[in-house]
Formats: sequence, C-alpha cells, structure tokens
Amino acid sequence: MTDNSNRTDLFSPARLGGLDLSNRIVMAPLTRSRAGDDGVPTDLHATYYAQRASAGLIIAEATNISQQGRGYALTPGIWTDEQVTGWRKVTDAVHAAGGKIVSQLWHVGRFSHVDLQPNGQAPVAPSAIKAEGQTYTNDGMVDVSMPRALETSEIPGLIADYVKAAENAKRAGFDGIEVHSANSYLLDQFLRDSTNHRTDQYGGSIENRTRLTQEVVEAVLGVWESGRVGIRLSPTTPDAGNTPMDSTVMETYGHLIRQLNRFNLAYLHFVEGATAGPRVIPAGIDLDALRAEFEGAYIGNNGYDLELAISRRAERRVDAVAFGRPFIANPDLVERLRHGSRLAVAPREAYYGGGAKGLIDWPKGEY
Ligand code: 8OZ
Repeated sequence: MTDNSNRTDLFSPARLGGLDLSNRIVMAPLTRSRAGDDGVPTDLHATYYAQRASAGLIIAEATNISQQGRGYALTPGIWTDEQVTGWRKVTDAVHAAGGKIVSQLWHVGRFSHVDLQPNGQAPVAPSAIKAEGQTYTNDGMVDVSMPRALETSEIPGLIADYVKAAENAKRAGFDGIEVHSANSYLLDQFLRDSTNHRTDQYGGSIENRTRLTQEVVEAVLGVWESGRVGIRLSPTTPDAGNTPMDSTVMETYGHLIRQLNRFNLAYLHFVEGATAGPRVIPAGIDLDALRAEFEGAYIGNNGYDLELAISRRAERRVDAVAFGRPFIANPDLVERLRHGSRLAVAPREAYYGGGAKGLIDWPKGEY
C-alpha cells in the first residue's frame, strides 16, 4: 500500500508558533452557510468539523465579529453568548476527536447588503466605493449595496469588536484565532489603494493603509498569546467584489509583513493567486519573495494537490499547506493523501446552504 509519508514530512507533526499540529495539512476556512439568522453554530457544525479533525489544524469558516461585519446570510458569528455556546460544542467535538481548531475573525466591510446590516444601514468601508457582484441574503442573491466611509472616530469601536470576538473565541474553547485580512474584505479594503481613498491616518501612505490591520493584530494580542494568532492575506485576488489589486503590491504587503514580524505571530497564511481560482500571479509580483519577508511559519493555500504540496514543502517554501475544497467531500483528506487514494469531488450545490446534505454525509475512503 502506498505510504506517502516516506517521501515528505507533510504527514509528520509540526509546530506553528505555539500551535502543535499532528501533521502539516491544514483545513482552509470554508464558508458553508449552514448557520441560522442568529449566526449560531449547531450540532451539524460540530459533526462536520469533528469528522475533519485529522487535519493538523482546522481554520474554521470565516466568522462575523459583529452584525456590521456580516455580508452573507447563514454565516456564523462570534459576538453573542449563544454563538459562543454553539462554537463551544464545535471545539469540544474537535478536541475529543484529537484535532485543533482556530477561529477566523471576519468583517466583510463593503461587501454586504443593507438587509444584512443593523437597522438596514449602509455597509461600512474605508471609502464609499461600491464593490461589484452579488451576495446572498434571505431574499436570494442581490447586488451588494453602496457602502459609506467609516468615520475616523469609529475605528476604536471597530477594533473593540475584534477584541470582543477574540475574547469570545477564547471562551468558546478555540486553540487560537486567525485575523482575516484577505479576500478584499474590510481589512484588505484598507490595505489596497483601489478601495482606500482616505485622507486620515488610515489612508494615503503605505504606513497608513496598513495601520488598521496592524492595530487589529496588536489589539487581539491583548487577549491571545502571539503564538496562537495567525493572519491571512491574499495580495493578488480579485475576490470578493472584483476588487482591483493595490497598485504597489510588493511594497504594500511587504511593509505590512515586515511590521507583522514585530508580533511573533503563529503563522502567515497566503491565498496564492485568485481565491478558489487560478494560481497565476500577475507580472512583477512574487508571493514567495513576500512570504520570505515573514520570519514565522507560513501556510500556503489555493489549488494545491498532493504533488504540489510535496514539492513546495521539499523546496521549504511552505511549512504547512491548507486545502479547502478537497476537505468538503473528503473528511479524511489527510489519510487519503497519505495513501494516495482517490479523492471525492463535491458538486458546487453542496458548497453553500442546505443543511446536512453535502456537509456531513461524505464517507471515509478506503485505504
Ligand atoms: C466564499 C463565499 C463567501 C465567503 C472568503 C469568507 O473568501 C469568504 C467567502 C468565500 O474569505
């Protein structure tokens, strides 16, 4: 029988910051849209994540830090006590199954609709620049709304929402948190000069545009030790909202990463390419060079298969690899990769919404 652990250390234990992993295969955050309007994770979530606990680390689906942070119906939150209780069931189930799980703290910024916002207000953003595309509400898919620019005076409250969510993640029994500063959501909207036209200390220069992500990270470090806090960035993705890249990706994200080195974070997690799309990187941008600026552990993500994971690990370009979509239909992905078994492929209809079907009914493989 094939045993790929003879030719790679991807299946061996590793330490990312303060997180001890049983292997270097990470479950990427996957939006599955199975929560109710209250954003409370259910027994379905507990079963789903426990089934996938052989991943070295589970990064739970992006989780709204506040009602204002919501951009999609049916996504979970972590600002109410009921949500914390729901997540506690999840973390207990994952731990009982021998796994590790972190919470990904999310605020969508401009990528939302008034129906998802408190009192039907406009979504908030660095600047009043509308995203392209549609999001999912209780009335189905609708064009995202025109956002309003956050007042400078609102930033401390926003950071306080991240701190509250970080505290709640601790109460819920997570092993750590990941700050979602990727995929053109709020923090990434501040990073990119395409979406950030501010004239205060959060806009203009690279120092200013990277300020909010740094302040959020610094603030949550008041709650969590640094070795249990990771960060996700996606310097080149157009998702969500067909958002143009920053005009100087290498300088902007390079500066941010060098600044993040001050904090000794558990890991940097990159989406390499277009999220859930091609791994192609635009000319003049070198994600490996950016990643090399980071002094801690690195998780590579996006469109990996076993061979790419093995080769990039052999080149020491990654410390761990996050697989996303393959984890949907292969709860035992780690064992299947280890044994070179065939992978099941989930149909797109299974990705979002719909209850247990397509979520927790995927059998283990044979090996
Ligand atoms: C897919 C659908 C909805 C949200 C991301 C949180 O891209 C997401 C997301 C992905 O980071």
